[in-house]
Amino acid sequence: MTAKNADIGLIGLAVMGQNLVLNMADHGYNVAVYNRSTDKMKEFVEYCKNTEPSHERVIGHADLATFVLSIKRPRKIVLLVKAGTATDLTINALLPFLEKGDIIIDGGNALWTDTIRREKELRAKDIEFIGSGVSGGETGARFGPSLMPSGTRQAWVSLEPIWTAIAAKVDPVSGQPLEGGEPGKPVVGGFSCAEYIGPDGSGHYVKMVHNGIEYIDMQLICEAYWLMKHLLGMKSDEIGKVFEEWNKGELSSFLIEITADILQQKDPMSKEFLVDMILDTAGQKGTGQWTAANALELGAPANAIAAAVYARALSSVKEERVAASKILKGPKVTAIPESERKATIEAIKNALYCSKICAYAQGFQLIDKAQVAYNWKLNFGEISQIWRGGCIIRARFLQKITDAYALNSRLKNLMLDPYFTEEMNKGQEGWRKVIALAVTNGIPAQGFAAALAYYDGYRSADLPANLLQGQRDYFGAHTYERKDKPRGEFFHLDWPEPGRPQIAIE
Ligand code: 2AM
Repeated sequence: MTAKNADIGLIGLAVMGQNLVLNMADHGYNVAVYNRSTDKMKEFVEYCKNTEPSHERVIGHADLATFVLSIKRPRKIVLLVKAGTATDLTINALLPFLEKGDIIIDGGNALWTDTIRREKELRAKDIEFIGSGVSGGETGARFGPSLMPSGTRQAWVSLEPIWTAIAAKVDPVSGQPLEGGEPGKPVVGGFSCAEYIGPDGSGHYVKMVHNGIEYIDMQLICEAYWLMKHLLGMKSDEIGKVFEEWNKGELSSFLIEITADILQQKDPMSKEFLVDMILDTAGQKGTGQWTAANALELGAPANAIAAAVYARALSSVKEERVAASKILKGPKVTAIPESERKATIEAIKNALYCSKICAYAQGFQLIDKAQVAYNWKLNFGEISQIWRGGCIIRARFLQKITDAYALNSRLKNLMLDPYFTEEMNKGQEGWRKVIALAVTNGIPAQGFAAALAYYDGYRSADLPANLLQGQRDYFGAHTYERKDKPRGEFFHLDWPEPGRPQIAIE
């Protein structure tokens, strides 16, 4: 590669950055790389030389000016630095060397409002900015991530060939992800899991909701595991086998697959099942919390997504929980008789699938609220298709979501699609049974329960919000609409003195 013909540049050589560079190089692109600490860049280039078939396409730069100058115009520069201040600092450091029309692509986990701000600031300087969700972790970045880019169409057209090439691929007929996974042998053909999302920060927004869904998807699987363990007294490997079975059907997904593996993994240190040795305090990096917070802001009923964030928070107070477990009473667990074992496992599966459908319904309902609030026009079928390969929530059933939006692009709620309606109708009885068992036996299952509350609330033609409006009108004259009058007509009652309801009205 000569000094001035890099197809693209990348700054930030942590795990995601390194893997994305190698992915691009494998697809035939010359990639200029830069990192704040030069040692890491040198180490990476050296590593590439020794082990990577595409190493000649990776050129390291210790100096930001020569890095920028080495890239073909309009320059495409991917940032994979720590989200937040580091992104702003890196953009500011880059600016003196950029020219009109150059494109910065932020592949970090940026808050979408930051992306909107950055795009605006850079547009004033004639620099294009693409905020792109990148999902799939280390392996995804290396062999095919799910990519959710947003910005101007013009900038996207310039980036599209590279983004489309490196993204995960899905068989257009079966909808199954195409396997790759070998350095120097990129997957070609198939549907690419990179699609233009929309303007502003919509790509990072959709990536954020994807993470919110990921939180609840994982939480639901954990609850299924916990119920099998405590209600049925099953050992980890037995539960792992159940997940293995489930992975052959409608629940087939990356998360179910790895769960089956994790549960059967032995610990090299204690020789016990590893999962039994892992401390039960969950970490979080914030994207689930952002999703729940935005749902609150927009008034979207994403209670299951929020429940997953709360569940992690509750798990983190381990010492308090240990102390409370000796103080606060709960019921004794009643073992499920052998004769009901199979039916109970089936009911847990129903609970998992129905709750999962609710989780996605909530995610898309939230994205729908957002597109109205932020003036975007998003393609839901395409979004679920992008998640079909590469990312953590990749799952067979995402194809059903794409099908649902293909059937009706204005679908109000996923649960109203004929396929999903049928699945919910079939599974709801078992789902309820499982939650009842969880409650009577004192086993926490907040994800399942939140999802069911959403389901029951959504399918209720009438809710007690009539009383709520009465309360609001009583104490704050907030007015109410009436069942016997058209919407939009507001009424207020001059409520009598507190404690003296007017029972008889003339
Ligand atoms: P480093 O190797 O020099 O720490 C993930 O942390 C990536 O973001 C790393 O490549 C890291 O560079 C980079 N990074 C973190 N903070 C940064 C900053 N303030 N400026 C530039 N890069 C930063």
